[in-house]
Amino acid sequence: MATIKSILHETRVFPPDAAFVNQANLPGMETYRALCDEAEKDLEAFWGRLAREHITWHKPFSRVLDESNHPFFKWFDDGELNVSFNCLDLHLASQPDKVAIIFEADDGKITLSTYRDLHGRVCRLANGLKSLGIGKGDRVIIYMPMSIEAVAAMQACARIGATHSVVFGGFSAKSLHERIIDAGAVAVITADEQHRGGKINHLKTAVDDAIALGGTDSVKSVVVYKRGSGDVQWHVARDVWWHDLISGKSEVCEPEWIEAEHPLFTLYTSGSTGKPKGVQHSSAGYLLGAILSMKWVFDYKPTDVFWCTADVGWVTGHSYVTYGPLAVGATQVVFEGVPTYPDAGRFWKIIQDHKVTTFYTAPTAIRSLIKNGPDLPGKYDLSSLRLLGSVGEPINPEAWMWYYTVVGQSRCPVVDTWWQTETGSHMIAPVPGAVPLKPGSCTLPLPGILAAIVDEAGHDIENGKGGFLVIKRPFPSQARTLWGDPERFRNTYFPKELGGRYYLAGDSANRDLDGYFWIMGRIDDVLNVSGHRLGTMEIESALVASPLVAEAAVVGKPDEIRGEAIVAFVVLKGTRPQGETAHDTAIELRNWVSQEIGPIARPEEIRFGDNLPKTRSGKIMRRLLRTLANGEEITQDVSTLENPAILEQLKHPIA
Ligand code: 6R9
Repeated sequence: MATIKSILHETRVFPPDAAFVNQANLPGMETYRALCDEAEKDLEAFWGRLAREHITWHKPFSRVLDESNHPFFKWFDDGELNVSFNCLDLHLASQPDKVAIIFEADDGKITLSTYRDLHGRVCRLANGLKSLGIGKGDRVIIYMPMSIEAVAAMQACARIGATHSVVFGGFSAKSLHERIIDAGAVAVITADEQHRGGKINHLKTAVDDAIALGGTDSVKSVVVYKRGSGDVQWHVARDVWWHDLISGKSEVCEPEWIEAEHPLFTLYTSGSTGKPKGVQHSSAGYLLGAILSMKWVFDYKPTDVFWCTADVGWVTGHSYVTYGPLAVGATQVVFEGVPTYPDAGRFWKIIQDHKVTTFYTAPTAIRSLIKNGPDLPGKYDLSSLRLLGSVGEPINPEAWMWYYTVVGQSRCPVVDTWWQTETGSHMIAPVPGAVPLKPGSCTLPLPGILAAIVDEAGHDIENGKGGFLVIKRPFPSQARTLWGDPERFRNTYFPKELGGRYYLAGDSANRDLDGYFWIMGRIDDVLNVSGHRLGTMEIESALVASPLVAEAAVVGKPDEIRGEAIVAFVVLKGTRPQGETAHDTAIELRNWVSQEIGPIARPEEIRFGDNLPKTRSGKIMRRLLRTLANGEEITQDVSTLENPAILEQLKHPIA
């Protein structure tokens, strides 16, 4: 793969410039190293100190870490707090009129919400949810467009101690259904419509369809925010308009004081089986990770205008839209639309219009903007920018250099942040006033994060060689379990083969001779398409659920813009289609997957065979399929293959 080769030969180094260091929250390598040393000397004292300094507690904790039930760690567990109090009430006293959210709609309309306003909105909704009988311990599904209301919905749940589970608005009714059932949700908060790139997506209809699939009796209420026409079907006993629910409700809602370990949210993510897993996060430990990374990695200053482009349906939108920026009292941009609408200058225009200082996006967006208008950033005034961030997948050095020189005008450090839904906040990322940057490397672990690279048996691998990325010691923001499936949590993340002690991230990585980490990709059957995680098994299950399909195998192939693209090899129940029939059937199946999971899972390409390449024991040989998907000649040993003739059928894309 071109990307990986170029990463391994990358030698450019960019030390922080003096002006940045002088104003940095953590200036210089000595400051960074001192924190790392403090953590290594006494991990509990280190995290205990930070949790006391950065979180406002209702009841202070006396215990820092409880490891007795490994790997189900507890942090600060006899402390009590409220996350929404830390994000809102705290700033209400000191900066009520500071803008918390600059909301820019798809059509360019702007709405400002101050800390006072946002606090009022959250309290009114929280009171509304309480009036529906929703309270501590209940699960609430949020299926919303990017909006002030989506942030308010999450914060309102946090305020009353309800555990939210946000489902990305691009997921289908079927995916939503699965998640509602798994969570046992008592309510769904949604909107009539979602507006993105000039198109309308009918969210409420998807909620109706999901509930109509059955088995969702736990859902007593559906709260509907009116974003668009309001033209929706109505189920009187169940549905309530957001504006009716909050009408007459008080702008004061006492926060529910909850234990540090109370589940703030679950978020479904793909793994190597067909069923998405509900990653469960704590309240205090999660919040601490969000706050510290805002200050350490984004070098947050009260004068910043922060903008993370991620949707709240992903973990990045949780930590760097809903929680992190508000917890530190930032002004942030929340954007409803897409980077290329009305044109590929939209991001740059938003940065110019709102004087964004800190911009955080994904390599796939960067690559698509390079393709659609490499010179466009130069047409806008981007002089407000002082820091750039990247997340979601490895950033190739070429895209990094363009981001650094063209967008950041060689002035702004680029923080490439490696982390995951399961880690809650940044793990390996440059502290920008200290760590010299290398394009394509997420650089060094944050203080307190004992990241390492090990072999199959869990033994350390020397620098310069690749292996499995692990984190050796617990950290506060890590996932606590998988909702309803603790055994799967243990087996997936703390496998016996590695000794059961280390957190196994699921990525392979290289560490160079300077100790810098270079992420190489997933070690499991998880694809990364446009920075979104998708399990190959999930897509295969969706395909075989079609009445046409007998068998399917899905692999990824490198894609210039999206990182990876999905290629599906399919055996139909009938005869192998050819010519126009093949073409039409492929379209039908691509749409089918889109219906089943969501448009992000739609295969780029489908190829049909009479069978799939299998070993004599019946195992599908995926490495051969990957080779075919890449359009490469097969050089591997195919002697164990039961049916070599199949390769010829699967060699070419459908014309
Ligand atoms: C935050 C987020 C996690 C997976 C992760 C890895 C990939 C994320 C990356 C990166 C290289 C980075 N990944 N950030 N790879 N460099 N800076 O994306 O969470 O959706 O759970 O995905 O994404 O493969 O394991 P999530």
